[in-house]
Amino acid sequence: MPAEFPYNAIMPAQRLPRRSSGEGPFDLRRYLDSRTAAVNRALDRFLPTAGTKPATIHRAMRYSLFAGGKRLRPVLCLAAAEACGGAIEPAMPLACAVECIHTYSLIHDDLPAMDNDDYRRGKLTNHKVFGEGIAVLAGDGLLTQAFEIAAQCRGWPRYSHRDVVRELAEAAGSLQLIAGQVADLEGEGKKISAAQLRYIHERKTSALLRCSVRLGGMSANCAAAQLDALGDFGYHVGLAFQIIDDILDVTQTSEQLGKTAGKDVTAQKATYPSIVGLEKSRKIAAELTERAFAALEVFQGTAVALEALAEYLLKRDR
Ligand code: GRG
Repeated sequence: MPAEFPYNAIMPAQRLPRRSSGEGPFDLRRYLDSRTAAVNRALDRFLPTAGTKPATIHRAMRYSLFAGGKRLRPVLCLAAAEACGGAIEPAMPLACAVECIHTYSLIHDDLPAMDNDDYRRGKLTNHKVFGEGIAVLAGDGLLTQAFEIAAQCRGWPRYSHRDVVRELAEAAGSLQLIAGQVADLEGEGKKISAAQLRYIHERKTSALLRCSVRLGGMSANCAAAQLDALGDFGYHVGLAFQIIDDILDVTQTSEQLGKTAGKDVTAQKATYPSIVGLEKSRKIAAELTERAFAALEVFQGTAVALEALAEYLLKRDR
């Protein structure tokens, strides 16, 4: 392991007791099902119908958006709102905006000019069905749609529309999501340092997860300390999420993942498993998740859903 390996500095945070709402154990499956269904209904309402002219682009946008994604980012957004005492309804435009940005990034990432993938979310990729030109435009359409949807939020005493738009634009822009993708592309086939790998993970994955929970907090007009805590939580969950994603890429089948497994090795991408091995990677992901739990302390037990989601993301198998 390189001497500068960034997570060497991270000591395992003390394991926190799983907090309960006082109403018995938290039922994550039920929570995920209900929130995912609510997000799907809202996305369906926010998007132009498949028949809206020009129908090809709206069919293509909807094809990837409703292809069976896990909806982790929007559910995290709603859970963050609830942790701050808010409701899911005011958070919903922001949750849907994040999912549109995420889906756009997947469509573009799958293009021949980038990762060149045939399967995503268990289905043929967008360009395989609609052709490359329409797939580029479907991604563009979803990215733009995200801001139109976000603009439908109310605005709150502590957070204006301007704050919301800036939060989304920064996470999706050329210093974060796009920067991560650029570094990822440029790192292919090269031996990159652990610090460079962390740079990629922070931007390609963590930035949008962090943005999701912060937007949820904003929709509840949360206090500054809560917003900071949510950012800290999202950052660490995002890093853990990417390490688990890299582990799954080498341990699961394409059928299990709904996308081509083993892509990182084929594309000669540096990953945690390739640098430190599977066991150490799992340990680092667990430590990062502990850091995420620690960030939730400020909520004093109201963030049970966020806590359960972080644990679920660590233990997921797809
Ligand atoms: C094209 C600007 C641009 C960015 C692409 C998102 C991305 C950057 C690349 C996709 C590949 C990748 C490994 C991204 C990191 C984030 C990640 C693990 C995405 C997959 O997220 P899931 O598992 O996907 O939540 P679903 O399909 O369930 O929504």
